[in-house]
Amino acid sequence: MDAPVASSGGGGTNGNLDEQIAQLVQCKHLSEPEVRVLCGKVKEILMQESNVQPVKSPVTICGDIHGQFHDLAELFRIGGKCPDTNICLWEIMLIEDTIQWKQCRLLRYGSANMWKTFTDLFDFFPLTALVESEIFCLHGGLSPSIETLDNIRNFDRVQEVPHEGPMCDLLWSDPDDRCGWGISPRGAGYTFGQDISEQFNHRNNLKLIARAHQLVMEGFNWAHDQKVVTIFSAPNYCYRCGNMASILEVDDCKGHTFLQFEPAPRHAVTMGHTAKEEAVELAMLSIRVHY
Ligand SMILES: [Mn+2]
Repeated sequence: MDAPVASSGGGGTNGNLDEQIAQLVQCKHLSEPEVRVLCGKVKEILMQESNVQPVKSPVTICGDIHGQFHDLAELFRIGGKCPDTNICLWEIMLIEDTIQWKQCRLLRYGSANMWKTFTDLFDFFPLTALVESEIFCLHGGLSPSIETLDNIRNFDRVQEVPHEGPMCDLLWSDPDDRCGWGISPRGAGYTFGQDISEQFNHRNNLKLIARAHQLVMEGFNWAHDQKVVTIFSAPNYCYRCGNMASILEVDDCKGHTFLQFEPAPRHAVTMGHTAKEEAVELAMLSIRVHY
């Protein structure tokens, strides 16, 4: 993820990237041909990346955003924009966000073509990331079928996420207060206890598992004696949960800072939001929490 799309060479609409970003920030969608070209370029980059993509600090780790576009813009405002800020974990969140994307793309483009373009691209996203060899980042959690990071590196990830098995578990498992492995109430993945997290971290020389996927009211939540942290980056999830969002900044010295934020103001004119959604607008706020 070190390579921004703009540096992937080769003419076309590439020179327009800054303009395209500016256009998107104003909530004006790109044309279908533009989206197809961009997705093709992103795919070229993703194909080079590992299932356990190594990432250097400084980096910002994010959780689920659930298609809340204004809050994504707010996240960039608070956390810094790419490529000035290295941002990790978008890809993994977006896999789950495909349902919202489908609805969104149908609305914006009038057909499912764009939805297919994006979901085809999502198949190439790395499954996990590894920050400075010590923070293991993923969407869900651990798997009874995975003992080492090398196990993950050997998967063929370019496929629909299976309904069971190690790749499924990485996406859907959750930490739990009970020890050992448990049946997940989600019907996919497992629950895993502190003993499992400690074994996995020890075996792989990890300090922390940073994962997402669960709504946590403060935007982040420690588990397993700070061996695992849940990061959730969709404030006021579904415009009604009243939760804070957060992102985790890892600095040059591997120090950690959580940035919490509330929902961004929404602009009904540009996004066609309903009055009801407008009513949930809250003042922008960011709070730095150090530990
Ligand atoms: Mn999720």
